[in-house]
Amino acid sequence: MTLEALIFDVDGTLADTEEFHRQAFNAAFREHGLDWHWNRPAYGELLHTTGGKERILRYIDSLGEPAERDAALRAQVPLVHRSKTRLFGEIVARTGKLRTGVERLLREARDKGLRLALASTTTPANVEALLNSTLGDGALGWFDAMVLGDQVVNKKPAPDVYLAALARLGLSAQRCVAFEDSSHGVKAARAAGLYTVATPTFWTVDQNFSAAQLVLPSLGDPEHHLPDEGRRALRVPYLDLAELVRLHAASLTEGKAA
Ligand code: XBP
Ligand code: MG
Repeated sequence: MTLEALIFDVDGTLADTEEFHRQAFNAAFREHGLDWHWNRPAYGELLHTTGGKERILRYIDSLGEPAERDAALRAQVPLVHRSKTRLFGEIVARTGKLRTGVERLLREARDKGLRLALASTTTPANVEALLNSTLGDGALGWFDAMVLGDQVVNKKPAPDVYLAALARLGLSAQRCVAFEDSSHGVKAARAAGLYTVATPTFWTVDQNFSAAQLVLPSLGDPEHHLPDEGRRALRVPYLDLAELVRLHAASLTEGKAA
């Protein structure tokens, strides 16, 4: 079966954005008079909860506040998260940068007539801010399907976001490849039956990626060849579309993508 679409996760995969999310969360807490501060180790732990609102709620759980204070804090979460999303957009508008090889592979896929989709836990406004600041206005139009944030009830590692993306594309899992940065994301994509490429980041590098068919430090580029130890499965020094098509086809033949 020919490869017809690439489905990308956003945070950590398209761009290494979690540090900007962390800064936006902390700025939103200050704006709302909350004396919370998520340092990097704490945020690394909190990232096991997908979804920014869910992450704040989990943090509130951990505080063990008296019932009345707990309820008041929970009631504030939608407003705090809305501020955080605004602040994230401001940060990314200044500093947004796609990961190595992402724009190249997106363009290769478009040039060859493959379709593109996004499957992310993140809030839609974050995607607009990131794509506009990196690929320019109109980049949202590159994607035939974008399933984001609260559009699915069960967030990653549940497969819902990928199943919804496949449904919107009208394609079977066997005709697509997923790109992820976290073990939650790989689990979600694999549960949807997708051949999955994992490109971990600083935040996720210690997670379990055994379910992914291909694990790379990044997609690499003609100017940024992948280190030998990081690209054992590749016949080329970075992941280009031709190599991805070859690996995807081989996985179907071997029955591994099922
Ligand atoms: C990563 C997430 C998101 C972001 C924060 O999404 O879990 O929650 O960390 O964004 P993905 P929000 O890797 O699926 O792109 O605050 O908008 O949730
Ligand atoms: Mg991610």
